[in-house]
Amino acid sequence: MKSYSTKDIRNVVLLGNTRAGKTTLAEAMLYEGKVIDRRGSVEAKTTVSDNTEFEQTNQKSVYATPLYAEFMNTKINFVDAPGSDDFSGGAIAAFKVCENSVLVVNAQQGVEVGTEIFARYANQYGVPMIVAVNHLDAEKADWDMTLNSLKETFGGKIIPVQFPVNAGTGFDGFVDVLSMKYYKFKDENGTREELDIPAQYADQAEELRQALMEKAAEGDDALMEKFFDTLELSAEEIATGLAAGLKKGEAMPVFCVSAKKDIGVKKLMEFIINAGVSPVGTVQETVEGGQIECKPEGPVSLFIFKTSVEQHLGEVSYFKVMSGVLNEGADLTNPETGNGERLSAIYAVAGSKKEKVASISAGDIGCVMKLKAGKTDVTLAESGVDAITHMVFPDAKYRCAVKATDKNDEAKVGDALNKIAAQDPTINVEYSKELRQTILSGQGEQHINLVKWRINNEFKLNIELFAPKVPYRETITKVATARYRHKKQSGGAGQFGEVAILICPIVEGVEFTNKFKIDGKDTELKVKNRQEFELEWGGKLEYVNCVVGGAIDESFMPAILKGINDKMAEGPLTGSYARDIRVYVYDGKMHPVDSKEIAFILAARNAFKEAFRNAGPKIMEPIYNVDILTPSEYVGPCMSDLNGRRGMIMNQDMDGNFTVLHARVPLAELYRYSPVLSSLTGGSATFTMKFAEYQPVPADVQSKLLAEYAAQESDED
Ligand SMILES: Nc1nc2c(ncn2[C@@H]2O[C@H](COP(=O)(O)OP(=O)(O)O)[C@@H](O)[C@H]2O)c(=O)[nH]1
Ligand SMILES: [Mg+2]
Repeated sequence: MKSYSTKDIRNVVLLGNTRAGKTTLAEAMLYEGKVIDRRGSVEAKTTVSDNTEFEQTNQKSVYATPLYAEFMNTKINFVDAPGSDDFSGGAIAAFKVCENSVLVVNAQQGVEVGTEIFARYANQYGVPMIVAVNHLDAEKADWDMTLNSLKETFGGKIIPVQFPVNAGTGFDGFVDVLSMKYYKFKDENGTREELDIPAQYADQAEELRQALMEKAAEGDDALMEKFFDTLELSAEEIATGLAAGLKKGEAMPVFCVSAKKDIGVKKLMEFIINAGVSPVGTVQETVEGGQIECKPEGPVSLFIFKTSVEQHLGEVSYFKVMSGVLNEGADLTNPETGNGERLSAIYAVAGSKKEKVASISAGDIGCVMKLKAGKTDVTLAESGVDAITHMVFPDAKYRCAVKATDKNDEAKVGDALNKIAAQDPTINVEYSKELRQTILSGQGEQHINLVKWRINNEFKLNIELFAPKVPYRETITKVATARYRHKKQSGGAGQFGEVAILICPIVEGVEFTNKFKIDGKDTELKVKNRQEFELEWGGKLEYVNCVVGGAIDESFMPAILKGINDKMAEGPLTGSYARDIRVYVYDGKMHPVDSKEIAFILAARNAFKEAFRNAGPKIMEPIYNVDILTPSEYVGPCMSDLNGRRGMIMNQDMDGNFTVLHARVPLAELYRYSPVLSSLTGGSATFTMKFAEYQPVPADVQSKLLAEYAAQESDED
C-alpha cells in the first residue's frame, strides 16, 4: 500500500440502528476500495467486519471494527460500529478517532431507536453526520416516509443531495443533485452510467437544487452574499457550502444507497472525500491541559482506541496517529507510566485483513501486535510529549455478581474477566470486600451476556451471574448504653473483661456533649481523650475514653476499640458497615489474673451490639440519581414502573420528542432495570445512573432485611 499523507485521509464511523446495513455498507466500500475483490454477506457469515464467532453466530456486530478503502487517491478509514446501546462503547471509542460519521438509516423503517441514540452520541461528541438511506432495493422501501421521519427528528439540518429512481425491488439508480446527473446501475457490482436527468424528474431535481443552494449558502457568509446577489451557486460552491455546514453540525446531507446491490456507494465515498472533514489541523487535548495538533511534522504521538485478542495473532492494539509520522521500529513511551514500547511492525487494517506498512502518517489509523502494555485508552509518544485525554464512557447501567461455577477455576475466571475488562473500557470488574462478591458491570444485559459467552467459548470456563448484594449501611438515631461482662473460667486460664459504654449518633451540626442521663441519673462524663476516625466505607467513628478511677487499665483501651471496630465493620443489624457513631467508654471492671485483651475485645463487641440495638438503629441504603431518556409517549409507563421501585421523580425536561425523567431510586430496586426499561419502551429509552447518597430504608423494608439477616445469623461469643 502506498503511504497516505494527512490531507488524503478521512476517518468515518458508521452509525445506526442494528440491521440498518452498516456492516453490508462497509463490505461494499471495501469492495469499491479494492481491499477485497468480492463482497461477502452477513447471512453467509463472510463479511470482513463481522469476523468473530459471536458476531457470525448472532449475525450482528458487537465490536467496532476498523476498516479502510483506497478510493480516489484517498484512504478512507471507517469504523463499523455496533447498533445497540449495550455496545455503544465501540462507537464512543470511534468518536475519539473519527472526524466524520455516516448515519445509516433503513428505508423500510425510517428513523429507528438506534438512529436516534447514536445521532445523540454523535452530537454529544461533536462529530458531523452524513445520512445514507439504505435498503432502497427492498420491497417495502419508502423514500418519502424515511425522509419525513428524518426531518421530524433532525429538522432543517436534513438536506437530500439525491433522490432514488424506482425505489423498491426495481431500484436501479438515483438523481444526484450536486452533479445534476442521473446514475443508472447495470448490475449489482456498482457498474453505472452517468446520464442526463430524464425529463420526468427535472422539476423534482430543480426543486432540490434550490433547497441545496440555500442550505449551502447558510454554511458560508461569502456564499450567502453571492447567493443573495445572483440567486445561483456553482456545483463547487454548493459543495463548499455544504461541507462547511456539515463540519459545523448544521447540515446532514442525505444519500441514496443499496449496500446489498452496491448502488450509491461510490457517490457516498466521493462525498466523504470531497466534503468530509480531513484530520489536518484537528486538535487533541492532553491530560496536562495542552494540545496536540494533527500534522505530520509534529512529534510522534498515537492513541490506542481498541484492543482485541485475535486468532493466530494474540493481542492487537488499534491506534490513530495523532501527530507526526510513525515509522516501523519506533521506540515510544507511555507518558503516564514512563514504560517504553517498540513498535517493530505496523499494519494498515481492514478487519482480519492486515497489511504491513513502513510508516503511518498523522491522522491515519493502523494496528500493532503484542505490545507489552498497549491497552485501550493509552497514548504512546516520543518522550516529552503529553498523554492525550482519556475517552469518556457512560457509567455502567447493569451490575451483577459473578462467580466461577467450579470453585477451583476462581483464579482463572478472575484473570479472564480482567483481560476482557482491559480490552473493553465499558466493562468493569471489581472484588467488593464489603459484599464479598465480584461485581461485573457493563452497559446492559446483552453486554454482560457477551462477557459470559466469551468466558465460556474463548476461555473455556463456566461462570454464574446473580443479583449483587446491596451495600447497606447501619447507623443509630438516639443514645443508648450497655454493660457487658465477658467471663470464661472453664478449664485452664480464665478470661475476664467488663465494659460499660454509651453510644450516640454523630450528626452534622450537632455539638459534642458529655452530659447524659445514665440509668435515670444526670451524669457528666469525664472525657480523658477523644479519637476520631474517617471510615474507609464512608462516615465516622469517634472513640471517647471516659473511664475513671482505673476501672479499666489504659492498656486495654485499644482492645475495646478493636471490639467496636469489629462490629462497625459487621453491623449488628444486617452485617453491613456501620457509620457515624460516637462511643463513650465510661466504666468497666478487671480481674487481677484473667483480664486480657481478648476478653475486652469480646466484651466490647457484645456491649456495642446491645447498645446499638437499643439506639434506634436504622438501615441506610444507597440511592442513585437515575436519568431516563424516553420518547414522551412512554413517560406514563416509565413513571409507574419507577413508583413500583420506590423511585422518586424529581423533575422532567423535554428534548425534542423525548422526555428526560430525573429520578432518585434505591440501588436495591435497580437490578436488571435495563432490560425492563427496554421492554417497557420497545427498546427506545436509555438511562444513566450515578450514586447520590445514603438514606434510611422505609420501616417495612427494614423489617424484611432484619428478618432475612436474623435467619442466617449465628450467635457470637
Ligand atoms: N435488501 C437489502 N438488504 C440489505 C441491505 N443492506 C443490508 N441488508 C441486509 O440487512 C441485514 C442487516 O445488515 P447488516 O449489514 O448486518 O446491518 P448492521 O446491523 O447495520 O450492520 C442483513 O441481512 C443484510 O444482508 C440493502 O441495501 N438491501
Ligand atoms: Mg453490523
